[in-house]
Amino acid sequence: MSAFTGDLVALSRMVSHALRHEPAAYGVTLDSGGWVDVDTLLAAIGRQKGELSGATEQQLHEILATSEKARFEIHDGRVRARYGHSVETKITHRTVDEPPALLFHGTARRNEASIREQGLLPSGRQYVHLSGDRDLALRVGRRHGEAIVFVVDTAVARELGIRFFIVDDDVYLADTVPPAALSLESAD
Ligand code: HQG
Repeated sequence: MSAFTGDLVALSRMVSHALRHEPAAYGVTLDSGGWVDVDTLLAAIGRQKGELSGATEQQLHEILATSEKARFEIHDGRVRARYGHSVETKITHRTVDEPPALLFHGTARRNEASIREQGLLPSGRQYVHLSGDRDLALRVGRRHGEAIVFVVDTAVARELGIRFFIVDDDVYLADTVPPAALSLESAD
């Protein structure tokens, strides 16, 4: 049994931050697939924040078992973020040839005019994040303020050359989504 008694939410946040955004700030390097050795990452986090030292792969499994979202995946002693990256090296994801007819993107009402004009842009991340689950998209939008939900017509987008990538049914990715493939649904 591991003796780790630290806060799993705090650990999860640091793991996501390191794997998605700033591995160098922790002194770790991601490979081209976004993977890093679990022990190397956890030791680096423990050096940054003493309360989180002593964590092992077991704590990462606990985080996955108790979180609503699977933010990272573990394989053969390595871990990577499943989505959300902003690191410079672009992470490749599984292409999906036939995405659901409709995908959803929740955002703040203040972004509406700009999105209608420019379409969905990845902003600070590598990809635009979409969901097959409309209510989940609404919750994502609420993180930014009063929420609205854009509906993506994936057939229209594909005709315009947009490719979709799948993480799971909750999270789909695209480089951009043009305005012609978007319509606004009113939030409830
Ligand atoms: C907006 C979380 C103006 C976009 C979530 C969003 C997700 C534009 C913001 C994942 C725009 C970027 C990603 C345009 C896009 N004009 N605003 N043309 N195009 N935007 O946080 O999708 O909990 O980078 O609408 O659940 O909110 O961290 O992206 O409001 O899955 O695991 O630019 O992160 O997952 O915001 O969230 P974000 P997101 P975790």
